[in-house]
Amino acid sequence: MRLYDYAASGNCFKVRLLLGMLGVEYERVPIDIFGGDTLTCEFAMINPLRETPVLELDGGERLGQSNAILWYLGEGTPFLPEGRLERGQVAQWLSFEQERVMGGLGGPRFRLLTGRATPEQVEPRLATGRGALEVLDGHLAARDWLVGDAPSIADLGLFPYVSVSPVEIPEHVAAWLDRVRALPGFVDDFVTYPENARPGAGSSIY
Ligand SMILES: N[C@@H](CCC(=O)N[C@@H](CS)C(=O)NCC(=O)O)C(=O)O
Repeated sequence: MRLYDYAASGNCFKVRLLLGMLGVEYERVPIDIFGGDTLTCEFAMINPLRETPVLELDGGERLGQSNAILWYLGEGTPFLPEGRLERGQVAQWLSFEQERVMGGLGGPRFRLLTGRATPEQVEPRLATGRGALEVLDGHLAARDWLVGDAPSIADLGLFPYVSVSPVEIPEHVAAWLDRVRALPGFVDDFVTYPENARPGAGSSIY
């Protein structure tokens, strides 16, 4: 198994988290997004969306979209519940992650850290992020995990961009982040953006 991976991507980090917790051996293929690696014809053959992560199976089949990869890897493991309702709830949180957490926390953080936007410019997005954290906090006030009573791919999917939130993390969300960090096999290899991520320093579709 091979993972086309960018170390500073939360979408890639969530896949590395699950692979680590499952103890799956894999080859990590570093993709330097701002070095232009996703702009090559070779990469377009790997993923026409020119995005990471991409999981490549031993038979050569490829899967993109981080949360689809989590689902694929989680199937048949304790990280994906079997009940119909619980699976629906996992899908619900994974969609929430892409829409509200990535859009409201991950995106503005990227723009702020790489000098693409001022705090004023990202404020509307951060308002979405604060709202997402409030929803999460309310949900986690009465439970340890997002779905059922055990950690699932929903928790791992939301962890990366929440853990580096550019806005204040509420109490119950902070306690949940610590519970995820304490899971066996947790590896914190989420790095910050490199120098070539600054505008004009590298080449990418951004
Ligand atoms: N919805 C996609 C988003 C993937 C995505 O935005 N990947 C970014 C890194 S976080 C990327 O690889 N961008 C490369 C590029 O656009 O050149 C997923 O969940 O996998």
